[in-house]
Amino acid sequence: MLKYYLYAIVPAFLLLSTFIWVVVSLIRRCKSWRIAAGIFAAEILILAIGYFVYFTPVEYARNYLDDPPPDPGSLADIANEKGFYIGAAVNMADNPEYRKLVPSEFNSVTPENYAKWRQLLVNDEIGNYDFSKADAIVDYAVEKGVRVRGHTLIWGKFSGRTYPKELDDRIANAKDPPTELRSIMREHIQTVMTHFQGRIPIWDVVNEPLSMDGVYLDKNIFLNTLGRSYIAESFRMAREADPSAQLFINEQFGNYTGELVELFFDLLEWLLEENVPIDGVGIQAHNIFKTHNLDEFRQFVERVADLGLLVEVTEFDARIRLFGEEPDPYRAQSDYMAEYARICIENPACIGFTVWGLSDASTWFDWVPPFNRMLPNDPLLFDVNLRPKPAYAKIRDALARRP
Ligand code: 9MR
Repeated sequence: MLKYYLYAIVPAFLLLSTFIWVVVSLIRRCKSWRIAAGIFAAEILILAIGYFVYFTPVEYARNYLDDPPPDPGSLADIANEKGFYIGAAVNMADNPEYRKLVPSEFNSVTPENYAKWRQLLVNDEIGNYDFSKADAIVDYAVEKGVRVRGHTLIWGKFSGRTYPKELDDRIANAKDPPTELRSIMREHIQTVMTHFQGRIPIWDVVNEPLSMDGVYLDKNIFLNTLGRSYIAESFRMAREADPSAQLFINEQFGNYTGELVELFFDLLEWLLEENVPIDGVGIQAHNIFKTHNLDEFRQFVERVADLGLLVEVTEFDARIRLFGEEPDPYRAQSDYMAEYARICIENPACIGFTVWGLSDASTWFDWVPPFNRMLPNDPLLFDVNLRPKPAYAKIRDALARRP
């Protein structure tokens, strides 16, 4: 995370310091004011170009609209036949797209936010739950025979944002912080899993345990208080709370090889050696600043499968602007999405492919800065008019061939 702040802070600092240099040299009537003004002008120019390139909305030809539309309404059927889950994240139960696309197209849904710890609490108060928004999403799915992925129980990445703010104070002031933290975690996991027992059969127990800044585990309140055993303990608590649920660790990877990936596999191997009840690995697969190397992705999936664990792609999206240089960006995006899905579909250990939103009209990129200014995002399988993009037919074909 630190590095993302640096991307904003460093240019702001440079700009401000050059500006101060210009002003001071003018006041002191130094000759260096010309150099300072030149550098300042160059910085402004670079920023203006950057702003123009990244923040001016662009439009890409939607050539796929000239194709005969693929037969819609069948993705979920074929997924059901193959025992595979094609899923979508759902932000609100009353989003009309939910009823239009589920259960016909998606046979799995993930509440995008409403099953997260803070979102389940009234006034961010630990232990004071209001399940109504999550229940509304879950109940509709269950009524339609659609599986629900639970997202997520323990997530420490952004202090006070992914877990209740109160937790920081409670642990800071506790006589015995590890005991206090364990008891709060157990209570949360128990309450939530018991509430959804029989309706949510699979959970992201621990979300994003890796750091975004370096080759280490994310230094969050759970790690700082309990060491890496917070991960093992979360899984044990989850198994105890609902023995029938499948338990996943869920992570976002920018690359599928490298030191951070090795650290992740060390973690998995350690969990397995310790007989921790973990069933699978969720690969988020957000394509944010770049696309991923698909050969490396395939090998990554195989490597997880070789450990005897299940895999799911849990949060796929790919911003259309990543394909802006291609002759036909929407088709290139679809080819990439379908290829990504196919790698998962072809591996028997990979049991589901979830896109992080029902359609291009419901993507987190459109409300989270800076992406909300870098339009269009259009990162999903259905466009804003719910027309399936070309990836749709390709994913259906790949499903038909799943062993
Ligand atoms: O899409 C979610 C967005 O609406 C929320 O504001 C954000 C913070 O809770 O979380 C987004 O979903 C994230 C998911 O929970 C974990 N992986 C990364 C997702 C995208 O940021």
